[in-house]
Amino acid sequence: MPAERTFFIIKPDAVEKKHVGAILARIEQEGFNLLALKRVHLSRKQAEGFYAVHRERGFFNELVEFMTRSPVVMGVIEKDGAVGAWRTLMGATDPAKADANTIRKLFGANVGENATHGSDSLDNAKIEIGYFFAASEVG
Ligand code: 3AN
Repeated sequence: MPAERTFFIIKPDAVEKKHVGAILARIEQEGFNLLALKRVHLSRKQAEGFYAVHRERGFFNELVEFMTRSPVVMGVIEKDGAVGAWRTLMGATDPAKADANTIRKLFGANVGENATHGSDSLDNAKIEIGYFFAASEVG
């Protein structure tokens, strides 16, 4: 499998509960290389732009409110098959349905407050990395 880069966010719920260290440790234990990292309190405009594909969904406003309520930690990670590997490590969107020992099972509360985000395709990973990081900040 080729080396890929994907984009992750440790969401406000997990930052508030001080799970950042545990999640970053897990990322390293699972063999990802950390290429970029920052803490950001997202503006409404940033969150709406990032989640624009979900604009018509009933939970859009709730999602934007949640993602802007306190800081997030975001970064870029690299590994063979990183996009799929990170989504497997996160687990299902709904923590109640996530496999044992996944990040969302361990640290997520519900389908909205589910601890982490991960890009769902290589194309979206490139778009999401570019949304938040300059090329000079990655790698
Ligand atoms: P994933 O993040 O697993 O790819 P998506 O793309 O279906 O899941 O949803 C994007 C984000 O929207 C999720 N991470 C979750 O935080 C939020 N979300 C999804 N479904 C709901 C829902 N029913 N109520 C509130 N928030 C939701």
